[in-house]
Amino acid sequence: MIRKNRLPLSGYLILFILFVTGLGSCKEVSPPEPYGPLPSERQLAWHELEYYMFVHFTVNTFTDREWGYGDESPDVFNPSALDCRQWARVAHDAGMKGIIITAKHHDGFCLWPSAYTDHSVKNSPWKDGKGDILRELRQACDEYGLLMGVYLSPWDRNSAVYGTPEYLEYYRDQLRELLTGYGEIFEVWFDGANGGDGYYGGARETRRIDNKTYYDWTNTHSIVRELQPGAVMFSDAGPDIRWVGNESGMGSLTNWCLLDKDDMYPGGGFAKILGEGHENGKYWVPAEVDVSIRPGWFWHGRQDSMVRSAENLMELYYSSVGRNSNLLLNVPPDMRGLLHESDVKSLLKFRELREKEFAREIAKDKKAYASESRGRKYRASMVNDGDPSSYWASADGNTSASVTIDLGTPSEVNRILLQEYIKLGQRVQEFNVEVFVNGEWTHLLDGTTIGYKVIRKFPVVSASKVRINFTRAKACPLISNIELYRAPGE
Ligand code: FUL
Repeated sequence: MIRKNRLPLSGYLILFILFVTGLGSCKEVSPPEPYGPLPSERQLAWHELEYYMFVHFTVNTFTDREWGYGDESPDVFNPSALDCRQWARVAHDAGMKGIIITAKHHDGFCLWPSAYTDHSVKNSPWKDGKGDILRELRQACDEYGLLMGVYLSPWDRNSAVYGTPEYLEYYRDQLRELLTGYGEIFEVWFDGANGGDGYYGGARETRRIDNKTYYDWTNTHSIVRELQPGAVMFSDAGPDIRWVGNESGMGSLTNWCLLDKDDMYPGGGFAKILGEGHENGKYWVPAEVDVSIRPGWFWHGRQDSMVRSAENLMELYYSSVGRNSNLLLNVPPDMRGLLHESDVKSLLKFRELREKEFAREIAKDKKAYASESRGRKYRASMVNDGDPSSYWASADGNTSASVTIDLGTPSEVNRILLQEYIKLGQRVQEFNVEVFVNGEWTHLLDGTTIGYKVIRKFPVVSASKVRINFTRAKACPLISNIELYRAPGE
């Protein structure tokens, strides 16, 4: 007799479950559609930098001014011990990712031996006119694994042709020198200060330009795109990165990475708009917070005692990186051409503080569940798996949902860090956080936008669960990361 191989009933049940969940998971893999403007690859890479150094250095360092008039003799530029390796070492040790240097500030003096002007290091006593700070900085950045960026002031109070069309050629020639002679540039900084009085080749007069039209930015931008396709361009109006609207280190709590930049231009007086960006802006143009470690942008001996403390820098970190912005911290070299001891001390202490602040993360790999998920691939545990490329998502059209981190036992917590999966757009408009304490949910804080990253502080609370309610979003929220910390103190 032939015996038929028959599955026991439980086998059919297992097959049935596999079939059904298999069907389910096929459905689950459909990823969310992108929503609104998206960041470019170069912008995504820029977001991840978070913190880098600004270096303001020119004749002003030696004349004790903030804005050189343009008539300074190159003779005054004579650092006694200039060492770009010290700058880079400090930046590296401070945890920064790059250095942006004022290759030319408003005074027109060039830190590299430009072929287009005599007003540069080549006519200074420093290294008998044979020096090139850009070249030295390039080497130092390479040695310490840092990125390098350039600031080239559009306003030039030295140039005789400033204000005429000829100046644009001069400006672009200089830009080409910087973009072709010094390796890879990660950011090009276009300042908004424009026009006014100056030396202008001896004319000593006031020259006003129309910010909107004079610089013909579109054609300047295309030079950068052509010569350094990986570089982001900064200005009041982008095109890639925008000014945050103040120089005091304050990012905005509501901060959209979006901007309607078509009618905007550098120096256009848009400070108010720049903090928040435009909720429904047409372009991805995230904010960068530029701020100095001292009252001035340039070094002044009398300000050696006015350097921001490590604690103050920590506050800056929360109001910039903690508010969906990058932090560009200016540290001006002194007359020796070195970062001053006080600045170095603060920077290194700030790094220590930061490491201590974020040393105790308690959410990683804890149980996470959501009010709903798009599917397995987008389940709640994607927010605390340590993988920035995975994310939790709700179903399409569902713009209000929550994620809970179950800490297991009551645990002290006083910081929360949230990140959206911005590759598919910035979505969250409102959220709040609740904590489960003594068997009850209690409201902890409210927030608006998230974007690349938001870090919020709150007084220590002992909670067994933390719930983040995404209450309003432009499209289903996509959250790639949730971290909870117990920072020292209190
Ligand atoms: C401003 C300039 O006028 C300051 O001197 C400084 O360079 C700052 C970063 O930007 O517009």
